[in-house]
Amino acid sequence: MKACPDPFDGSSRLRDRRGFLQRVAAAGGVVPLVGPGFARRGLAGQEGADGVPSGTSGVLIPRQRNPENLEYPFASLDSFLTPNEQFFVRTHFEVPEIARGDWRLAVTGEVERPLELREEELRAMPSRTVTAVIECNGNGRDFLDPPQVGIRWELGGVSNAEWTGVPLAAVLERAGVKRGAVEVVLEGADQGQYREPVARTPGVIRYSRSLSLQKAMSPEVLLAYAMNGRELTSRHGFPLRAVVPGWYGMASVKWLRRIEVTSRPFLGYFQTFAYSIWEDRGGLLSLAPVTELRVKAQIARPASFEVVPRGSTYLVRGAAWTGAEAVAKVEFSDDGGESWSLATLEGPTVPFAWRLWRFVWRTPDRPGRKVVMARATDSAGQVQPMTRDPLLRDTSISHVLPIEVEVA
Ligand SMILES: Nc1nc2c(c(=O)[nH]1)N[C@H]1C(S)=C(S)[C@@H](COP(=O)(O)O)O[C@H]1N2
Ligand SMILES: [Mo]
Repeated sequence: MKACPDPFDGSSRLRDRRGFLQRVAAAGGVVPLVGPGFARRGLAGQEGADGVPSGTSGVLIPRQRNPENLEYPFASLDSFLTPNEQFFVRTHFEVPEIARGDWRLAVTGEVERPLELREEELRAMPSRTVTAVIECNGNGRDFLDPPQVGIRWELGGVSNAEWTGVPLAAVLERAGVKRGAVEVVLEGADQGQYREPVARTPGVIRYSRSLSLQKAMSPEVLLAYAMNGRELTSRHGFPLRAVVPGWYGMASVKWLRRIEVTSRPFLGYFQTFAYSIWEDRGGLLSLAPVTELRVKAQIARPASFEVVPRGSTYLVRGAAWTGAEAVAKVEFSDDGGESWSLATLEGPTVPFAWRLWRFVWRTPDRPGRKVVMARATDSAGQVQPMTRDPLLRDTSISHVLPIEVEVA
């Protein structure tokens, strides 16, 4: 079994963002139009497969090769649903090879009737379609300073699709959940091990994650076999994956092989060791599994390090999302968060999906570096914070992210 360098992958590339900031500082706040970074990286500042600015190429941006971790080129955002070919890919281990006829879904643990379901049996059950954003819990990690271990997502560790499948609740009802059950563990067919001292696993483990019984029984949680009306591809969990709308992506377990109902909380590797945050319980710090999405807006255009014409109007575009609530508003700032202007939300609210937004920006008359920002507020009044909470470790990057552009 091959060792997987992730999630504590130290093989990070040079940070553009930091390089940019340093050049800005060295130039007394004004960035030269063509600096060494720009010459090397291209003006969009993002790593396209062949040096093409990713915002215009529209292809997935590789962040790690083996296992495959691919970023959605967020700067190319122009539709509510992310095309399947562009939907970001987050894998911890090699994609498992699953032969259709051999595959079974086991439902075990605290149930009256343990099940072994074949694909046809699942497909014969009433289906449901839900549009849901999936955001990786590490999305935006490239913005963290100092740099963190783990995959260096810029803005594209997030995508939005229409999922079709059987509600998890229906399968649990078929099995009959026993009294005293508290959680539902979802286990994937993928397996591997980490050998690095800080991330070492006790040998080979499978990817697994749990849901509270309450979330597992919520009607929006699906065992999905289709994505945007097409069959799931192997990258995205063929033949069956969980989709847990409103929670960070780590809960949406791919390549499902077993559903285990438990009478005590699950404390697995990806539940507590990874994808957990510190909770301050009256001065006692305690690790808690990451669950619900935090409210967040991202700017798609301008992209980081884009050259923006001065004294003109620029159509800023982006997306915003949140957990159980709805996005209530998105605001835009070009003065470091001193003042905010209301952006226009597009389309209707679709529960658990992202919401596209736009803002007509009157660009500055003077050339130079400019930082633009967006922030979202949800229907419960939660606002994105300006600063990073250290209790969140290297996950849940939901503070306001500065996008640096060059006004020319
Ligand atoms: N079996 C399995 N499920 C998994 C993962 C994985 O590595 N193995 N990665 C999780 C994480 S961290 C995320 S963000 C989402 C990403 O889903 P996607 O690759 O379809 O975008 O899958 C989740 N489900
Ligand atoms: Mo993730």
